[in-house]
Amino acid sequence: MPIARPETSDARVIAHVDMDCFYVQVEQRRQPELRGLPTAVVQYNEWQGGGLIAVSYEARKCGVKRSMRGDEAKAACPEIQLVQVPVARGKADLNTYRSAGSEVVSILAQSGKCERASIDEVYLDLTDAAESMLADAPPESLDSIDEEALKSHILGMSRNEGDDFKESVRDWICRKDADRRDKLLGCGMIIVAELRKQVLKETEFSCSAGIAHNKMLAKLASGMNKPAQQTVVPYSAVQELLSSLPIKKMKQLGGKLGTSLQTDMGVNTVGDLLQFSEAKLQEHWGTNTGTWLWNIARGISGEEVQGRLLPKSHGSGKTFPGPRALKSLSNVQHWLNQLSEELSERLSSDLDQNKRIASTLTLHASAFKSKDSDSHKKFPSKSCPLRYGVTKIQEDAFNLFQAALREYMGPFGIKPQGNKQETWRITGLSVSASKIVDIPSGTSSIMRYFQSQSTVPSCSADRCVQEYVEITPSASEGCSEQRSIETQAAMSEEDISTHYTENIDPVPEKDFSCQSNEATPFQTQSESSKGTQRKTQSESSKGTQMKRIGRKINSSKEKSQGMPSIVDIFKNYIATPQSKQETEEDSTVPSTSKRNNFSSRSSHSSEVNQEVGERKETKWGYKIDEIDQSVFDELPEEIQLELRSFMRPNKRPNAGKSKGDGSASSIAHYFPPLKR
Ligand code: DCP
Repeated sequence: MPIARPETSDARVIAHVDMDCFYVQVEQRRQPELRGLPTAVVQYNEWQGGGLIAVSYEARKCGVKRSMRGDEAKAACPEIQLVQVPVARGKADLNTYRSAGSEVVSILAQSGKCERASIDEVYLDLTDAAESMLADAPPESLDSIDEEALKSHILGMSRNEGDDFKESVRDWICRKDADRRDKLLGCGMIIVAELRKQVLKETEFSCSAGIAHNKMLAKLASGMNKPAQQTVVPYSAVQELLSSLPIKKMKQLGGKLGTSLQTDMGVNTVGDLLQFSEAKLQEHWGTNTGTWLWNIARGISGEEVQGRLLPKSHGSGKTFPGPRALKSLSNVQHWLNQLSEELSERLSSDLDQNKRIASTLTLHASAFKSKDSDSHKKFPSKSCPLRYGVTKIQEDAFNLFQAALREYMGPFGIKPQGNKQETWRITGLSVSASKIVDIPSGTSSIMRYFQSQSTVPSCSADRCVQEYVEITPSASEGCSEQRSIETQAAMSEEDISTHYTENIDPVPEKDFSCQSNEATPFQTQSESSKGTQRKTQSESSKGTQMKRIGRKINSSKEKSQGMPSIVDIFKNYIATPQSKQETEEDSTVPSTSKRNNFSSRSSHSSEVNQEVGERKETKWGYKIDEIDQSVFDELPEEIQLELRSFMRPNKRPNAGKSKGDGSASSIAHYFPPLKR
């Protein structure tokens, strides 16, 4: 019998499951002789023994910390076992850890709505399961309660020496007079304990969990008692928990907003926010952020568990600390090629296995200048539409880098003093692919494909401000900046990122730290990015949709560099008078932005586009022999047909001709070439 979903969000049961010292556990499963020994996983480079990225709880007891290098760890704990991460393309290869994380996800996903939040973290919405249990087999009716559930920590319940904790927990779970919210949490405790045991049995990995009425509280709780334990936040314990919680520890307050709350309003703990009225917070931070702050001070968060088991973006990165900092373009290009290769490989397998495509390529880098008063200047992040194919990603990534570097170095790049050339050093590079969407399966409808594209989530609701930039070898004017460096996860030494949800704020030390994309507009960001938001929305026009399908087409095979792809054809097609209506609908977007959105993504097509830009909204401008017929041919036949019918009224010159007349199937027939 279907269970009615309670109206109030505090009657939900949400769990946050976090693997314990995850990479270490993966290595210990591979080498069982390491179990129980102080162990750490280190980056592959040899500098001072490599940086530690995961530390076992045995090693933590000896004082070993993740911030240490291998040599330091050995000094603190001579018996420590250091295991190097696997290496591929001269950098860390995290595939083993990713698949290990997927094993866990596939077990947890059976229990309810499941959101993979990072390589080793999952949110579960267990409301239905808890409701069912409460209806059919409430805890007080059970003969016995699982030992693992009885070991739970219940916030607000004191644990004095000599008490029989398990008995107290049993009483709490089985209280007949408990309010419904606590009863549901009691069921959640039993369900999560069972799931954790199942994960351990099937994968050999232990994990910890937080169980609460929302994601925010569940996440806070899961880290409170580790390893291999679970913590529950009853409604009655929320205020106490938040009253002492440092503001910066709260998800999304680790960055500028948290700092500003501290300095401008003297707010040091989440509980301190309670002294301000909602109106006051809104006055200071804007309507949405003000309300959001008012809510979190009370432990209220309406953020839903997203049913998502796959990452929201893919990334590949590497850091170059100390003397390994890159100082020449050729070195940067070498590494960008490696990173792009890995990214492309992951994109291809995502396409093959999950039928998903990504549409935005972003380059992040960290840098410093050799002698510069302006050295605090952040290296700007750049994005552009993503083209599938290793060489295209490599080319685009390098172009993005060069555009960013020009901006970073300033208009001259050379400082007058001493005629010495200003030099730069790159200490971290990463490329990532985001805005990943499903290719609709089992459908031949290109319109459905387009519809799904128009729902591509925009980053604009959070801090992920991305603008497409025109990549030209020479001009950086078209480039825009991803201003908030907080959107850029801090890169660990040999870092490869997989973003399961979009970042809002960095979580210290976890490069791919994933925070939810809860639509919490941050005044500083959202207001500065309104233009971008509008632009992003305009991308849902057919032009962008067409651009995206072009990307899909390009994924299967590298096209000749000299040929404009079907993307260009589509792009130009919609710029014709016949599609003017769409153009006019987007009148809020400055024409230059539109041009940027439709910009080509190679130096060749940049030239073509310049020409296109000049003659925009006039006529088709390609020579017939420039059209790469094979691109069109790669489309599934049904889509080709639909695409033809989609274009016919406007473009097909010989509409009366039958398809069987030999040449009618050529895409060129839909685009009568004009003289240049
Ligand atoms: N990781 C990384 N670089 C970082 C932080 C983490 O490569 N700067 C990797 C190694 C970790 C994994 O991500 O094992 C998960 O990170 P967590 O922050 O969840 O930490 P652990 O799982 O290692 O430990 P804990 O038990 O404290 O969660």
